[in-house]
Amino acid sequence: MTELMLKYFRSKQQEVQSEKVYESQCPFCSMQCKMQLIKQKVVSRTTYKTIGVDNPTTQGRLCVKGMNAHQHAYHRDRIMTPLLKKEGQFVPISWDEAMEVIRSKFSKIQKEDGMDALSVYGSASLTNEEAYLLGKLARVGLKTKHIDYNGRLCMASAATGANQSFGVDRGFTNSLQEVPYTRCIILAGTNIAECQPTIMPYFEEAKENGAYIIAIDPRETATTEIADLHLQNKPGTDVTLAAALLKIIVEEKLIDEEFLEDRVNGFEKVAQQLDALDLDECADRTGIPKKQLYQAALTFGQEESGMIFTARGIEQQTNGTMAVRGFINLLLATGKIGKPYSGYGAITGQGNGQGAREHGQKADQLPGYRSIENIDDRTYIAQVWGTEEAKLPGKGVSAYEMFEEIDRGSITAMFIMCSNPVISNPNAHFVKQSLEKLKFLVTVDLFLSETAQLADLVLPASSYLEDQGTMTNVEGRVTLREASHPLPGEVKHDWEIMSEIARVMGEGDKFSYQSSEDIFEELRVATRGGRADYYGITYEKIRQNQGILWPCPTINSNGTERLFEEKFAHTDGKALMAQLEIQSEEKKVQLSTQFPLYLTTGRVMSHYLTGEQTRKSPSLAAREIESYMEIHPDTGERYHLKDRMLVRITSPYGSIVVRSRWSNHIREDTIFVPFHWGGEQNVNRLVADELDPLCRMPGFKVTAVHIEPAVNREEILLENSGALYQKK
Ligand SMILES: Nc1nc2c(c(=O)[nH]1)N[C@H]1C(S)=C(S)[C@@H](COP(=O)(O)OP(=O)(O)OC[C@H]3O[C@@H](n4cnc5c(=O)[nH]c(N)nc54)[C@H](O)[C@@H]3O)O[C@H]1N2
Ligand SMILES: Nc1nc2c(c(=O)[nH]1)N[C@H]1C(S)=C(S)[C@@H](COP(=O)(O)OP(=O)(O)OC[C@H]3O[C@@H](n4cnc5c(=O)[nH]c(N)nc54)[C@H](O)[C@@H]3O)O[C@H]1N2
Ligand code: SF4
Ligand SMILES: [Mo]
Repeated sequence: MTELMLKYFRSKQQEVQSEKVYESQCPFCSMQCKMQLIKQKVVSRTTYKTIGVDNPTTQGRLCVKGMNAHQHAYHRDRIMTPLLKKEGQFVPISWDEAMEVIRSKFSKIQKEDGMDALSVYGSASLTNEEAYLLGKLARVGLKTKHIDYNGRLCMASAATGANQSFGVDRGFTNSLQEVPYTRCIILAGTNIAECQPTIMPYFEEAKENGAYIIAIDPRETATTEIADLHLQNKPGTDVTLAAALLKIIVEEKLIDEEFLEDRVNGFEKVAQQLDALDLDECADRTGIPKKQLYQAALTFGQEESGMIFTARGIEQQTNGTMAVRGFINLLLATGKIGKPYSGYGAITGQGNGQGAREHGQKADQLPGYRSIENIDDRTYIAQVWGTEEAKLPGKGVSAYEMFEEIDRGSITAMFIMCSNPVISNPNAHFVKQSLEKLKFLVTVDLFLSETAQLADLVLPASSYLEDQGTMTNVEGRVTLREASHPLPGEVKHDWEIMSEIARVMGEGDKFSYQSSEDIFEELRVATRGGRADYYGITYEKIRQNQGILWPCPTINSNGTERLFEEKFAHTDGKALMAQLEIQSEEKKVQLSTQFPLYLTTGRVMSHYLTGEQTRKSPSLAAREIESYMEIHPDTGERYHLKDRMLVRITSPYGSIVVRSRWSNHIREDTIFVPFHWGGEQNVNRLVADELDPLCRMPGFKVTAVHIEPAVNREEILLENSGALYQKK
């Protein structure tokens, strides 16, 4: 072959033989980045490329997870048919058989153990339509009071805190467009750089414009790097920290008296409480020098505008609601809310972390943020659902408490849709044991997750590529994710599965939907007049406007950018400042000689939640192939450890083995372990079962633990002393 021919041949080989472009939206975090998946055929090879698509929230940006999301959706381990466990093995069955199994098992349990023996466990990764339908399925289709969801482990403190302080909870009170123009930003317990990477440019722009950024986190992270001041506090001390900042603001007369007078209740009582607070004690308890407390409080108080963002660092605590309210107190006292460039944001976690907490998946909630204990709300929703108020069940218990009910024997069957509680719940050993006690467990998933493996019946659900529906993003913007692929194998949409179940349980006439849009049309009416009012939103309007910020109460409305400009959502129009329980914080998690270190848990950039999806993606898995323990080298040496060595971590609840990772970026009294792995690396085997009394959030962010080398302790001690080396 001549040189010329060879060249010609090679260029031909590289030519793309076919290209298909799919419009999609990332299945992972609350940014809900819009993207295109491009499938190219080059000779015999198929390659995929993902690129960002412009939209008001993420402006075409993507992070590494979004770029590789298709890898799990296309993965060969996707479940393609219903699977029934027979003698310990899963065998494929038809949908007809699967539905017959559900009908007979559910009916038998209802008859033998009562209606409330059935339970439903949902997810904030479901679309609004599916989250709404799951609430309806539980109350109308299965007639049980027991439904709750994974958002209880995620957004519960933020939701309860905002509802109590403002009267309504839309994560962000302002749209992201305002962030670049604010003068001071507090980032409390959030690692946006790894968890919502495409939000970062808003904050970087603010910094370029001169904003002063304060980060509060026991670790130095890619997020704290952009801060002017990093308060590296002891885990679990954020209520005290927020109270100390408020005390300084009040003492230094940086409060907005007019705002407090006109728009806020409760300030006098809080001020009285602050009198008794000793700043030296606060400095001691939080581990933050008084000088830094002053620096933070004075800057925030003096700047003309300011915003506070909180996330799971302060919220996943057994006093998480108080922590949220503590930071909101700072905004109310300084009048930094309801005006341009000032406001609050609870940085939502899951793709539909916002919407899925509004439409009835919670034990005490009906759609549109209505209450299941309010007679008017019940009557309204019963009418939308074509049933009677008296027939709607009452309030159930929270996510983790359902496992306690199983243990007590009052719940005997569970239907889990889109969640993996064996890895994500606290006290994981107990959760697994509870699930094993059930008479009947059904999971609906993409994969045979660690939870699905315990199930009697597993149903295959559609992925983000196949399923259409709306997702309410971090800003409170309702977006529409279009389906881009047909259903593979025997897979069904979550909403189809729910409708089928309602049918076999004799309530099919109330679940006769043809599309997700049909369900949305009902959701619009169900939320009408509620606190989260979607009535004015339609699929068409979302398409035209690239998303709508709720509340959107009328067809003529285009949604609401900034909340609380004139009034708050409490009946008297005022916000409510919170009295903080500071004393209890000290006793929350105490170190001892037996358990001398704080363990905190969280995330890494390349993995998502229980890792069920991202561990399946070769490009993402390669970035972090196993769990690890971040530890300060000085602490490591004190415990006879080395970098990259297997370590056993023990708490009163269990023990796990992970590899150590030396880091100067963490406090010496604290270790950090991500929660994206199961089995021996499941960090939730260590986390206690205590819950926030107000919102039932577990304390994922602080556990007292003990650490030791996992293998050959004697040999390591010898090696550390040099003796082993000499022997060789
Ligand atoms: N890459 C990635 N992104 C994600 C997710 C994921 O799994 N992976 N999950 C999504 C979901 S569902 C959620 S909820 C969000 C979570 O988003 P974040 O809340 O930002 O994530 P975390 O890593 O859980 O915790 C944030 C920070 O809190 C700090 N922290 C720990 N203890 C304390 C404490 O006591 N006080 C304070 N002030 N800070 C503390 C941790 O060191 C950590 O840096 O991320 C979403 N985005
Ligand atoms: N220690 C510790 N524990 C934590 C946290 C922490 O910070 N520390 N964070 C908590 C937080 S914030 C959260 S949000 C929870 C999350 O906890 P989980 O909800 O348990 O986590 P996921 O990994 O999202 O589980 C989703 C499951 O649904 C499947 N799935 C994905 N898409 C679909 C779909 O469209 N339909 C169906 N039917 N299935 C689908 C996935 O394969 C996966 O098995 O974990 C909590 N647990
Ligand atoms: S994980 Fe979040 S930031 Fe990353 S691409 Fe997906 S939605 Fe966007
Ligand atoms: Mo979350």
